[in-house]
Amino acid sequence: MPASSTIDSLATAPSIDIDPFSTEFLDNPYPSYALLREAGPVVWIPKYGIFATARHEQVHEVLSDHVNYISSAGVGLANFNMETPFRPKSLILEADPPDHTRARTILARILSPKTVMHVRESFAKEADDLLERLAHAAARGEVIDGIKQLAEVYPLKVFPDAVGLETEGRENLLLYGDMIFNAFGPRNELLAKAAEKVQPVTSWIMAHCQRSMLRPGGFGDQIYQAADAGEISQEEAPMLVRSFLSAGVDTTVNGLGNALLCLSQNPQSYAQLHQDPTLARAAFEESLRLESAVQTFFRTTEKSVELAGVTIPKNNKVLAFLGAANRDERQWPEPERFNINRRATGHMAFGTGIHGCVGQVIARLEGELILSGIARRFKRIEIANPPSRRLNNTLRALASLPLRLTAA
Ligand code: OVV
Repeated sequence: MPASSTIDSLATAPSIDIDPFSTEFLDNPYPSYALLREAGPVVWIPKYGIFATARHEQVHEVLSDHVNYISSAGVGLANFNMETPFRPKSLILEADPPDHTRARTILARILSPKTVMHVRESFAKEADDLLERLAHAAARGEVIDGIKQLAEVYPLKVFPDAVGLETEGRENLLLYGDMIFNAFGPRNELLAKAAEKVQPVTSWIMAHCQRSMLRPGGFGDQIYQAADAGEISQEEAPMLVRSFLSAGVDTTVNGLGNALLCLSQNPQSYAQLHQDPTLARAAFEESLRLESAVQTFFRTTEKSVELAGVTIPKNNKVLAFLGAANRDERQWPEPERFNINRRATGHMAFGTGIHGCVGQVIARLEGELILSGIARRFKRIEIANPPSRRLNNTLRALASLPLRLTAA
């Protein structure tokens, strides 16, 4: 065998001249996703000097391999081996085993299926109360903003209630979410805009991570109980509460908002859901696939690794396009079609592997309760005026979604 054969068998990643954090890209990323998937299993994006993958198989491979693709150097564009993180690192998101494992074990216990059993009744009552109020407004002929009056309201009520936060000042959670999800991208206009108000927002968040601010028995206090038991230190406890406050609101707000968009754009699917509200979980899952709230995460190579025949050198950033993997025609038949009858599980909207969303049972609970509640109450859900987007470096987000809701 000639000495060059190993080299010959290795592909080079095609270089794609694209900015995945530009206004044009973020406004409608899907044509660019198709281009990225077509270009190859792994691409090189010169604008940022990063490797990227938009295909399901490789996104799955990267996220499943936490040994070669680490998180402790950050899961955004910034490489923490080269630059200081903009905030102290998350103990779970921006960590590798064994540190990650300690944090993960605690959060997984707090956010377990058993917990869902306990909170289900109160989450269901809040969904019912909110939808009841919106039904009254709709009956008076009002147009309902599916984002401002529903998708933002519900998670901002039930999740902080469960964490044990006071009511006052909760709007800070949305501002903080917008900021940190922008901060996973480059230092562009979007981040600058979100970071303008960062100081008071961060102060509010950190103050509310203190035990004295958290209702005894809530998710937040349960982290302090784990510290009492010696599983983590007392100094680590507020940092883990910060993870709840970072990842628990803006994600579900946009998961719900995007689901409302999918249903209002697909009247036949909505008619089917209205007929059979037990399809709510399937409908939520399919909207997560088609319009993933979290579109991207990065990893960093721990050593030189081979991905689909491409050698990625050590300490390189790899961008995983979750939202593109979820529309990969190699994985899904008719990937661009919203179809609540398909098996959408296996999508990458919650990631996968050891960093797969630890709160996904809560997210799914919120999705199920809101979608089934809407399905039972309304015969039709229609777009009354064009929706507007809230562009974010990581999140697929709407600013407004004017809806006409017709009572059943
Ligand atoms: C999944 C996620 C998103 C944002 C922040 C965090 C986690 C965190 O742990 O702070």
